[in-house]
Amino acid sequence: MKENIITNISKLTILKLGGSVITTKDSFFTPNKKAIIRLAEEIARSDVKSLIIVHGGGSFGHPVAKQYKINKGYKDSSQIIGFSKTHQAMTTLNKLIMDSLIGQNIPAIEIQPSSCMITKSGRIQVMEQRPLTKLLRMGFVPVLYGDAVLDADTGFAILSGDQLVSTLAIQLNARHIIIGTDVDGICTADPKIDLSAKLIHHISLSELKKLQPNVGKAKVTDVTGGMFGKIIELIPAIEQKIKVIIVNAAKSNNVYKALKGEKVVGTIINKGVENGAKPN
Ligand code: IP8
Repeated sequence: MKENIITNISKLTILKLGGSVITTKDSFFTPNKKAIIRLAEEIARSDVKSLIIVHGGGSFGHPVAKQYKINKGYKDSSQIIGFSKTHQAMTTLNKLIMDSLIGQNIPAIEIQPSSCMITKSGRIQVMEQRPLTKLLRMGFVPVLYGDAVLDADTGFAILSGDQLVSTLAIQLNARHIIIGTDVDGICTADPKIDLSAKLIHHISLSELKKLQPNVGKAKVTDVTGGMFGKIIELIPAIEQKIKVIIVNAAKSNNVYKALKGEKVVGTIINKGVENGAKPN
């Protein structure tokens, strides 16, 4: 097959499905099957041509990673089985996502980060991206996830879905990133504890940097840092002028609208927005 007659990946979208949406985060190993099925249907209906999906760990990967301190790196041999169990938890969740996507006729292919990436002190150092690029060109939808990975300095590490999203977006020159989470977007304070928190519809990178301390840290077991961790990870992609949209994926049709480029409630982050943050 000739490469020039197949899918153009210059309009690549990277969609993150947050662990807080696809699982019940405070109850161990509990998928939110209704949300998974609905999101697969929304993705299929949007008919986006060049797409990578990355999902989080929720109540699957995080509790196991925490139990075995995988995010602290290799300390002793008792963690080895914990590394396997963390990865297994993620493949168990991934299987549910894959079944729903393929059930909707989306040509999804899972890519295990633990098999093709190595971190160095927690940051991606090696990423074999050739299969990914080829899959995209052929019209597949690669599906990756936060995972336990080997680390050049610490033995192993937890690679968050958010670091993956940002790195993939930069390396593959994505047009935009859609972050599907369980809040409406970035707010003036943490909406889970402060009722006066207001949603910010547009924010520039410099405003975002100032706001960071007010943004929610994860309340439940999340070894990679909740919304605060997400924002830090997204900064390098935003620096590269990749547009980021954060939407509430727990609410019907938001992911569909974001994928279609329609108006949707959420936060758009651009490298430069002249007027800065605009609460509603
Ligand atoms: O939920 C972390 O991915 P995230 C995955 O995107 C594991 O932070 C294995 C805890």
